[in-house]
Amino acid sequence: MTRFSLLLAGTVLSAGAWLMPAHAQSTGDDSPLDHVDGQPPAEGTEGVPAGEPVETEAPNAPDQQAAFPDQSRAPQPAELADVTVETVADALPRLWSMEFLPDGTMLVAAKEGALHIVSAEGEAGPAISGVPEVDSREQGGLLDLALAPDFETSGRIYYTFSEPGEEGNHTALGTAVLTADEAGGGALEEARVIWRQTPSYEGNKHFGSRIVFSPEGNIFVALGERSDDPIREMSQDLASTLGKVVHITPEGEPVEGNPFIDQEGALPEIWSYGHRNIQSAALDGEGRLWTVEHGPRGGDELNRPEAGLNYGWPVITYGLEYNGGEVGEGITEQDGMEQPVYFWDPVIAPSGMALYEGEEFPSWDGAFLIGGLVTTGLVVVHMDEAGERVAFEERIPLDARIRDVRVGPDGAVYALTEDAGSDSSTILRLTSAD
Ligand SMILES: [Ca+2]
Repeated sequence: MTRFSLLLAGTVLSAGAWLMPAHAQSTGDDSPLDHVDGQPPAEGTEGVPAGEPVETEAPNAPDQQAAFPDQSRAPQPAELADVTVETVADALPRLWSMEFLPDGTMLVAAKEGALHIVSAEGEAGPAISGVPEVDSREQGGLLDLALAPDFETSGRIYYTFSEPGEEGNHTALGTAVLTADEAGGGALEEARVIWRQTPSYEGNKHFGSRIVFSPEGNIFVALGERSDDPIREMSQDLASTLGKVVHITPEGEPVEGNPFIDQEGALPEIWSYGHRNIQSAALDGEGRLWTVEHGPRGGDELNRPEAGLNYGWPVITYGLEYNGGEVGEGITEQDGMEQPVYFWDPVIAPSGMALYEGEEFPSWDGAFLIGGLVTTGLVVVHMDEAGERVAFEERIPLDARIRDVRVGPDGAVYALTEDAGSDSSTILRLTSAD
Protein backbone atom coordinates (compact mmCIF):
# COMPACT_ATOMS: atom_id res chain seq x y z
CA MET A 1 0.00 0.00 0.00
CA THR A 2 2.64 2.50 1.04
CA ARG A 3 4.85 1.62 -1.87
CA PHE A 4 1.94 1.93 -4.23
CA SER A 5 0.96 5.34 -2.92
CA LEU A 6 4.51 6.64 -3.11
CA LEU A 7 4.88 5.47 -6.64
CA LEU A 8 1.75 7.21 -7.76
CA ALA A 9 1.91 10.41 -5.78
CA GLY A 10 2.76 13.22 -8.13
CA THR A 11 3.90 10.84 -10.81
CA VAL A 12 3.30 11.81 -14.41
CA LEU A 13 2.14 8.94 -16.54
CA SER A 14 1.98 9.09 -20.28
CA ALA A 15 -0.78 7.16 -21.94
CA GLY A 16 1.60 5.49 -24.34
CA ALA A 17 4.16 4.41 -21.76
CA TRP A 18 3.83 2.23 -18.70
CA LEU A 19 5.95 2.89 -15.67
CA MET A 20 5.69 -0.69 -14.57
CA PRO A 21 4.50 -3.87 -16.16
CA ALA A 22 0.97 -4.77 -15.19
CA HIS A 23 1.43 -7.96 -13.25
CA ALA A 24 -0.92 -10.87 -13.33
CA GLN A 25 -3.57 -10.58 -10.69
CA SER A 26 -6.39 -12.83 -9.75
CA THR A 27 -9.54 -11.17 -10.96
CA GLY A 28 -11.47 -13.26 -8.48
CA ASP A 29 -14.74 -11.60 -9.03
CA ASP A 30 -15.41 -11.34 -12.71
CA SER A 31 -14.30 -14.45 -14.44
CA PRO A 32 -12.31 -17.56 -13.80
CA LEU A 33 -9.34 -15.65 -15.22
CA ASP A 34 -6.27 -16.00 -13.08
CA HIS A 35 -4.09 -14.22 -15.54
CA VAL A 36 -3.96 -11.05 -17.56
CA ASP A 37 -4.90 -11.54 -21.18
CA GLY A 38 -2.37 -9.38 -22.89
CA GLN A 39 0.65 -7.38 -21.96
CA PRO A 40 0.85 -3.64 -21.60
CA PRO A 41 2.48 -1.76 -24.44
CA ALA A 42 6.23 -1.49 -24.18
CA GLU A 43 7.83 1.73 -23.04
CA GLY A 44 9.55 4.38 -25.08
CA THR A 45 10.29 3.81 -28.70
CA GLU A 46 8.68 0.39 -28.53
CA GLY A 47 5.43 1.89 -27.28
CA VAL A 48 2.39 1.94 -29.48
CA PRO A 49 2.33 5.16 -31.48
CA ALA A 50 -0.71 7.36 -31.78
CA GLY A 51 -2.94 6.23 -34.61
CA GLU A 52 -2.28 2.52 -33.98
CA PRO A 53 -4.55 0.31 -31.87
CA VAL A 54 -3.34 0.27 -28.26
CA GLU A 55 -4.07 -3.45 -28.00
CA THR A 56 -1.25 -5.43 -29.60
CA GLU A 57 -1.83 -8.85 -28.07
CA ALA A 58 -3.21 -11.67 -30.18
CA PRO A 59 -6.97 -12.18 -29.89
CA ASN A 60 -8.31 -15.25 -28.11
CA ALA A 61 -10.63 -15.97 -31.02
CA PRO A 62 -8.58 -15.07 -34.11
CA ASP A 63 -11.04 -16.71 -36.50
CA GLN A 64 -13.90 -14.42 -35.53
CA GLN A 65 -14.41 -11.41 -37.77
CA ALA A 66 -15.70 -8.04 -36.67
CA ALA A 67 -19.02 -7.15 -38.30
CA PHE A 68 -17.84 -3.68 -39.36
CA PRO A 69 -14.62 -1.60 -39.35
CA ASP A 70 -13.47 -0.35 -35.94
CA GLN A 71 -15.84 -2.65 -34.04
CA SER A 72 -12.69 -3.67 -32.17
CA ARG A 73 -9.10 -2.40 -31.92
CA ALA A 74 -9.87 1.16 -32.92
CA PRO A 75 -6.77 3.31 -33.29
CA GLN A 76 -5.46 5.54 -30.54
CA PRO A 77 -6.20 9.24 -31.05
CA ALA A 78 -3.47 11.43 -32.53
CA GLU A 79 -3.25 13.35 -29.27
CA LEU A 80 -2.71 11.26 -26.12
CA ALA A 81 -3.46 12.76 -22.72
CA ASP A 82 -0.65 13.31 -20.24
CA VAL A 83 -2.00 12.53 -16.82
CA THR A 84 -0.86 13.41 -13.33
CA VAL A 85 -2.05 10.92 -10.71
CA GLU A 86 -2.33 11.61 -7.00
CA THR A 87 -3.73 9.59 -4.15
CA VAL A 88 -6.76 11.21 -2.52
CA ALA A 89 -7.44 8.48 0.02
CA ASP A 90 -5.99 5.06 0.70
CA ALA A 91 -6.36 2.17 3.14
CA LEU A 92 -10.11 2.33 2.58
CA PRO A 93 -12.15 -0.86 2.86
CA ARG A 94 -12.61 -2.64 -0.45
CA LEU A 95 -14.97 -0.35 -2.34
CA TRP A 96 -17.30 -0.97 -5.24
CA SER A 97 -18.68 2.46 -6.10
CA MET A 98 -18.56 6.14 -5.28
CA GLU A 99 -20.65 9.27 -5.78
CA PHE A 100 -19.79 12.90 -5.11
CA LEU A 101 -22.14 14.59 -2.68
CA PRO A 102 -23.10 18.26 -3.28
CA ASP A 103 -20.65 19.45 -0.59
CA GLY A 104 -17.68 17.87 -2.38
CA THR A 105 -17.37 14.87 -0.07
CA MET A 106 -17.60 11.36 -1.49
CA LEU A 107 -20.10 8.67 -0.59
CA VAL A 108 -18.49 5.27 -1.04
CA ALA A 109 -19.94 1.75 -0.92
CA ALA A 110 -17.83 -1.02 0.58
CA LYS A 111 -18.43 -4.45 -0.91
CA GLU A 112 -18.77 -6.10 2.49
CA GLY A 113 -21.86 -4.00 3.14
CA ALA A 114 -20.93 -0.58 4.49
CA LEU A 115 -21.26 3.05 3.44
CA HIS A 116 -18.82 5.78 4.38
CA ILE A 117 -18.45 9.46 3.63
CA VAL A 118 -14.90 10.38 2.60
CA SER A 119 -13.94 14.00 3.14
CA ALA A 120 -12.32 16.04 0.40
CA GLU A 121 -9.10 15.60 2.41
CA GLY A 122 -9.42 11.83 2.11
CA GLU A 123 -10.57 10.95 5.62
CA ALA A 124 -13.21 8.22 5.80
CA GLY A 125 -15.92 8.74 8.40
CA PRO A 126 -17.46 6.02 10.55
CA ALA A 127 -19.78 3.48 8.95
CA ILE A 128 -23.24 4.80 8.19
CA SER A 129 -25.95 2.92 10.05
CA GLY A 130 -28.98 1.26 8.49
CA VAL A 131 -27.25 -0.46 5.56
CA PRO A 132 -29.06 -3.71 4.69
CA GLU A 133 -27.51 -7.13 5.08
CA VAL A 134 -25.70 -8.20 1.92
CA ASP A 135 -24.39 -11.54 0.63
CA SER A 136 -20.79 -10.50 0.00
CA ARG A 137 -19.38 -13.85 -1.06
CA GLU A 138 -17.20 -13.64 -4.17
CA GLN A 139 -18.75 -11.09 -6.58
CA GLY A 140 -21.66 -10.24 -4.28
CA GLY A 141 -21.98 -7.36 -1.86
CA LEU A 142 -23.06 -3.76 -1.68
CA LEU A 143 -22.63 -2.71 -5.28
CA ASP A 144 -23.61 0.51 -7.06
CA LEU A 145 -24.76 3.84 -5.65
CA ALA A 146 -26.81 6.66 -7.16
CA LEU A 147 -28.12 9.93 -5.79
CA ALA A 148 -31.73 10.85 -6.52
CA PRO A 149 -31.92 13.82 -8.90
CA ASP A 150 -33.41 15.83 -6.01
CA PHE A 151 -30.82 14.58 -3.50
CA GLU A 152 -29.93 18.08 -2.38
CA THR A 153 -33.38 18.54 -0.87
CA SER A 154 -34.50 14.93 -0.31
CA GLY A 155 -31.27 13.21 0.79
CA ARG A 156 -32.51 10.17 -1.10
CA ILE A 157 -30.04 7.61 -2.40
CA TYR A 158 -30.38 4.35 -4.32
CA TYR A 159 -28.13 1.31 -4.12
CA THR A 160 -27.91 -2.17 -5.55
CA PHE A 161 -26.78 -5.16 -3.53
CA SER A 162 -26.75 -8.94 -3.44
CA GLU A 163 -29.67 -9.70 -1.20
CA PRO A 164 -29.68 -13.04 0.63
CA GLY A 165 -32.90 -15.02 0.48
CA GLU A 166 -34.33 -18.44 1.16
CA GLU A 167 -34.19 -19.48 -2.50
CA GLY A 168 -30.67 -18.13 -3.00
CA ASN A 169 -29.63 -14.56 -3.63
CA HIS A 170 -30.40 -11.90 -6.21
CA THR A 171 -29.59 -8.32 -7.08
CA ALA A 172 -31.91 -5.87 -5.34
CA LEU A 173 -32.42 -2.12 -5.67
CA GLY A 174 -32.88 -0.30 -2.38
CA THR A 175 -33.55 3.30 -1.49
CA ALA A 176 -33.19 5.29 1.71
CA VAL A 177 -32.73 8.82 2.98
CA LEU A 178 -29.16 9.59 3.97
CA THR A 179 -28.68 11.89 6.93
CA ALA A 180 -25.14 12.89 7.80
CA ASP A 181 -23.99 13.58 11.35
CA GLU A 182 -21.31 15.87 12.72
CA ALA A 183 -18.88 13.01 13.28
CA GLY A 184 -18.61 12.40 9.53
CA GLY A 185 -20.93 9.41 9.65
CA GLY A 186 -24.68 9.24 9.42
CA ALA A 187 -27.69 7.01 8.97
CA LEU A 188 -29.85 5.49 6.27
CA GLU A 189 -33.46 6.08 7.22
CA GLU A 190 -36.61 4.51 5.80
CA ALA A 191 -34.45 1.98 3.93
CA ARG A 192 -36.51 -0.33 1.74
CA VAL A 193 -36.10 -2.58 -1.28
CA ILE A 194 -38.12 -1.37 -4.27
CA TRP A 195 -37.13 -3.92 -6.89
CA ARG A 196 -35.67 -7.46 -6.96
CA GLN A 197 -34.14 -9.46 -9.79
CA THR A 198 -35.86 -12.78 -10.46
CA PRO A 199 -35.41 -15.63 -10.07
CA SER A 200 -33.17 -15.91 -7.03
CA TYR A 201 -30.29 -18.34 -7.48
CA GLU A 202 -27.81 -20.02 -5.18
CA GLY A 203 -24.67 -18.56 -6.70
CA ASN A 204 -22.01 -15.95 -6.13
CA LYS A 205 -21.26 -14.49 -9.57
CA HIS A 206 -22.60 -11.99 -12.14
CA PHE A 207 -24.83 -9.75 -10.05
CA GLY A 208 -24.08 -6.80 -12.35
CA SER A 209 -24.85 -4.00 -11.54
CA ARG A 210 -25.12 -0.28 -12.24
CA ILE A 211 -27.84 2.28 -11.58
CA VAL A 212 -28.40 5.14 -14.05
CA PHE A 213 -31.09 7.82 -13.84
CA SER A 214 -32.69 8.63 -17.18
CA PRO A 215 -33.22 12.26 -18.20
CA GLU A 216 -36.91 11.75 -17.30
CA GLY A 217 -36.00 10.77 -13.74
CA ASN A 218 -36.63 7.05 -14.11
CA ILE A 219 -34.05 4.40 -13.33
CA PHE A 220 -32.14 1.92 -15.45
CA VAL A 221 -30.66 -1.00 -13.54
CA ALA A 222 -28.09 -2.94 -15.57
CA LEU A 223 -27.73 -6.53 -14.44
CA GLY A 224 -25.92 -9.86 -14.75
CA GLU A 225 -27.11 -13.36 -15.63
CA ARG A 226 -25.62 -15.32 -12.71
CA SER A 227 -22.91 -16.84 -14.90
CA ASP A 228 -23.47 -20.57 -14.60
CA ASP A 229 -24.63 -22.78 -17.45
CA PRO A 230 -27.61 -23.31 -17.78
CA ILE A 231 -28.98 -20.46 -15.59
CA ARG A 232 -27.27 -17.94 -17.91
CA GLU A 233 -29.67 -18.97 -20.69
CA MET A 234 -32.32 -16.94 -18.86
CA SER A 235 -30.72 -13.89 -20.51
CA GLN A 236 -32.97 -14.82 -23.44
CA ASP A 237 -36.06 -15.45 -21.27
CA LEU A 238 -38.41 -12.49 -20.93
CA ALA A 239 -40.05 -14.08 -17.86
CA SER A 240 -36.81 -13.50 -15.93
CA THR A 241 -34.73 -10.40 -15.24
CA LEU A 242 -31.42 -12.23 -15.37
CA GLY A 243 -29.18 -10.74 -18.07
CA LYS A 244 -31.39 -7.68 -18.58
CA VAL A 245 -31.49 -3.92 -18.34
CA VAL A 246 -34.66 -2.93 -16.50
CA HIS A 247 -36.38 0.46 -16.61
CA ILE A 248 -38.37 1.40 -13.53
CA THR A 249 -39.75 4.43 -11.77
CA PRO A 250 -38.16 5.81 -8.57
CA GLU A 251 -40.83 3.77 -6.75
CA GLY A 252 -39.71 0.55 -8.48
CA GLU A 253 -42.64 0.22 -10.90
CA PRO A 254 -42.31 -0.53 -14.62
CA VAL A 255 -42.13 2.66 -16.68
CA GLU A 256 -45.14 3.27 -18.89
CA GLY A 257 -44.14 2.67 -22.49
CA ASN A 258 -41.62 -0.07 -21.66
CA PRO A 259 -41.27 -2.42 -24.65
CA PHE A 260 -42.82 -5.55 -23.12
CA ILE A 261 -45.35 -3.91 -20.82
CA ASP A 262 -48.31 -5.39 -22.71
CA GLN A 263 -46.71 -8.69 -23.71
CA GLU A 264 -48.11 -11.72 -21.94
CA GLY A 265 -45.49 -13.79 -20.20
CA ALA A 266 -42.89 -11.02 -20.30
CA LEU A 267 -41.86 -8.96 -17.30
CA PRO A 268 -42.99 -5.36 -17.78
CA GLU A 269 -39.85 -3.76 -16.34
CA ILE A 270 -37.54 -5.22 -19.02
CA TRP A 271 -35.85 -2.67 -21.27
CA SER A 272 -33.33 -4.84 -23.17
CA TYR A 273 -32.12 -8.44 -22.93
CA GLY A 274 -29.44 -10.92 -23.91
CA HIS A 275 -26.80 -9.33 -21.67
CA ARG A 276 -24.07 -11.19 -19.76
CA ASN A 277 -22.74 -9.16 -16.82
CA ILE A 278 -23.01 -5.39 -17.03
CA GLN A 279 -20.78 -3.51 -14.62
CA SER A 280 -20.46 -0.20 -16.50
CA ALA A 281 -23.28 2.13 -17.54
CA ALA A 282 -23.67 5.83 -18.29
CA LEU A 283 -25.73 8.28 -20.33
CA ASP A 284 -24.19 10.07 -23.28
CA GLY A 285 -24.59 13.79 -23.97
CA GLU A 286 -27.94 13.13 -25.63
CA GLY A 287 -29.26 11.23 -22.61
CA ARG A 288 -28.97 7.79 -24.22
CA LEU A 289 -27.95 4.77 -22.14
CA TRP A 290 -24.66 3.01 -22.87
CA THR A 291 -23.37 -0.11 -21.12
CA VAL A 292 -20.25 -2.25 -21.04
CA GLU A 293 -20.58 -5.88 -20.10
CA HIS A 294 -18.15 -8.59 -19.13
CA GLY A 295 -18.12 -11.03 -22.00
CA PRO A 296 -16.51 -14.43 -22.21
CA ARG A 297 -12.76 -14.68 -22.89
CA GLY A 298 -12.36 -12.11 -25.66
CA GLY A 299 -15.91 -10.81 -25.70
CA ASP A 300 -16.32 -7.73 -23.48
CA GLU A 301 -18.72 -5.43 -25.27
CA LEU A 302 -19.95 -1.84 -25.47
CA ASN A 303 -23.65 -1.51 -26.28
CA ARG A 304 -26.24 1.23 -26.51
CA PRO A 305 -29.22 -0.75 -25.23
CA GLU A 306 -32.43 0.19 -27.01
CA ALA A 307 -35.95 -0.66 -25.91
CA GLY A 308 -36.95 -4.23 -26.67
CA LEU A 309 -33.75 -5.30 -28.42
CA ASN A 310 -31.82 -8.52 -27.89
CA TYR A 311 -28.07 -8.23 -27.34
CA GLY A 312 -27.43 -11.89 -28.04
CA TRP A 313 -25.90 -13.59 -25.00
CA PRO A 314 -25.40 -16.55 -24.85
CA VAL A 315 -26.52 -17.30 -28.43
CA ILE A 316 -24.14 -14.94 -30.20
CA THR A 317 -20.96 -13.50 -28.75
CA TYR A 318 -17.37 -12.73 -29.54
CA GLY A 319 -14.74 -14.68 -27.63
CA LEU A 320 -14.55 -18.14 -26.14
CA GLU A 321 -15.54 -19.88 -22.93
CA TYR A 322 -12.90 -19.37 -20.24
CA ASN A 323 -12.04 -23.06 -20.60
CA GLY A 324 -11.22 -22.40 -24.26
CA GLY A 325 -14.26 -23.98 -25.92
CA GLU A 326 -16.81 -22.28 -28.12
CA VAL A 327 -19.77 -20.52 -26.54
CA GLY A 328 -22.85 -22.36 -27.78
CA GLU A 329 -22.54 -22.82 -31.53
CA GLY A 330 -19.62 -20.42 -31.71
CA ILE A 331 -21.47 -17.84 -33.78
CA THR A 332 -21.12 -14.06 -33.62
CA GLU A 333 -24.14 -12.95 -35.66
CA GLN A 334 -27.80 -13.88 -35.95
CA ASP A 335 -30.88 -12.14 -37.26
CA GLY A 336 -32.85 -10.46 -34.52
CA MET A 337 -29.78 -10.02 -32.33
CA GLU A 338 -27.77 -6.83 -32.04
CA GLN A 339 -24.08 -6.45 -32.72
CA PRO A 340 -22.10 -4.71 -30.00
CA VAL A 341 -20.98 -1.22 -30.94
CA TYR A 342 -17.49 -2.34 -29.94
CA PHE A 343 -15.81 -5.37 -28.38
CA TRP A 344 -12.52 -6.18 -26.70
CA ASP A 345 -10.49 -9.34 -27.35
CA PRO A 346 -8.51 -9.68 -25.07
CA VAL A 347 -10.91 -8.40 -22.46
CA ILE A 348 -10.62 -5.24 -20.38
CA ALA A 349 -12.91 -6.53 -17.57
CA PRO A 350 -15.02 -3.36 -17.29
CA SER A 351 -16.27 -1.77 -14.08
CA GLY A 352 -17.54 1.78 -13.70
CA MET A 353 -18.15 4.30 -16.46
CA ALA A 354 -18.47 8.05 -16.78
CA LEU A 355 -19.12 10.44 -19.62
CA TYR A 356 -16.34 13.02 -19.57
CA GLU A 357 -17.49 16.59 -19.96
CA GLY A 358 -15.09 19.07 -18.48
CA GLU A 359 -12.22 21.40 -19.09
CA GLU A 360 -9.43 19.49 -17.37
CA PHE A 361 -9.03 17.09 -20.30
CA PRO A 362 -10.26 18.88 -23.46
CA SER A 363 -9.33 15.94 -25.68
CA TRP A 364 -11.68 13.70 -23.68
CA ASP A 365 -14.74 15.90 -24.06
CA GLY A 366 -17.66 13.61 -24.91
CA ALA A 367 -15.60 10.44 -24.40
CA PHE A 368 -16.52 7.57 -22.09
CA LEU A 369 -14.12 6.68 -19.30
CA ILE A 370 -14.38 3.00 -18.41
CA GLY A 371 -12.66 1.31 -15.49
CA GLY A 372 -10.56 -1.70 -16.38
CA LEU A 373 -10.00 -4.48 -13.84
CA VAL A 374 -7.75 -6.61 -16.03
CA THR A 375 -6.27 -3.70 -17.97
CA THR A 376 -5.47 -2.03 -14.62
CA GLY A 377 -6.29 1.47 -15.78
CA LEU A 378 -8.85 3.57 -17.57
CA VAL A 379 -10.11 2.78 -21.04
CA VAL A 380 -11.05 6.01 -22.84
CA VAL A 381 -13.52 5.47 -25.66
CA HIS A 382 -13.85 8.38 -28.09
CA MET A 383 -17.01 8.26 -30.18
CA ASP A 384 -17.34 9.39 -33.79
CA GLU A 385 -19.08 12.66 -34.68
CA ALA A 386 -22.46 10.98 -34.96
CA GLY A 387 -21.97 9.47 -31.50
CA GLU A 388 -22.76 6.01 -32.85
CA ARG A 389 -19.45 4.19 -33.20
CA VAL A 390 -16.05 4.18 -31.58
CA ALA A 391 -13.52 6.35 -33.38
CA PHE A 392 -10.54 5.99 -31.02
CA GLU A 393 -9.52 3.98 -27.98
CA GLU A 394 -6.99 5.30 -25.49
CA ARG A 395 -5.71 3.69 -22.30
CA ILE A 396 -4.49 5.33 -19.12
CA PRO A 397 -2.39 2.88 -17.13
CA LEU A 398 -2.85 3.13 -13.36
CA ASP A 399 -1.30 -0.17 -12.25
CA ALA A 400 -4.40 -1.03 -10.26
CA ARG A 401 -7.70 -2.76 -10.87
CA ILE A 402 -10.21 0.06 -11.44
CA ARG A 403 -13.63 -0.61 -9.93
CA ASP A 404 -15.33 2.74 -10.52
CA VAL A 405 -14.67 6.06 -12.22
CA ARG A 406 -16.35 9.43 -11.66
CA VAL A 407 -15.78 12.97 -12.87
CA GLY A 408 -15.46 15.26 -9.86
CA PRO A 409 -17.01 18.71 -9.43
CA ASP A 410 -13.52 20.10 -10.18
CA GLY A 411 -13.42 18.42 -13.61
CA ALA A 412 -10.72 16.01 -12.43
CA VAL A 413 -11.24 12.28 -12.90
CA TYR A 414 -11.48 10.05 -9.84
CA ALA A 415 -10.72 6.35 -10.07
CA LEU A 416 -11.52 3.83 -7.38
CA THR A 417 -9.07 0.96 -7.17
CA GLU A 418 -9.10 -2.53 -5.77
CA ASP A 419 -5.60 -2.90 -4.42
CA ALA A 420 -3.64 -5.95 -5.41
CA GLY A 421 -3.17 -8.52 -2.71
CA SER A 422 -5.30 -6.78 -0.11
CA ASP A 423 -8.89 -6.06 0.74
CA SER A 424 -8.46 -2.32 0.49
CA SER A 425 -9.16 0.43 -2.00
CA THR A 426 -7.60 3.72 -2.99
CA ILE A 427 -9.15 6.79 -4.56
CA LEU A 428 -6.95 8.32 -7.24
CA ARG A 429 -7.33 11.80 -8.74
CA LEU A 430 -6.29 12.34 -12.33
CA THR A 431 -5.53 15.81 -13.67
CA SER A 432 -3.90 17.00 -16.86
CA ALA A 433 -0.12 17.26 -16.82
CA ASP A 434 -0.22 19.71 -19.73
CA1 LIG B 1 -23.90 -9.18 -27.11
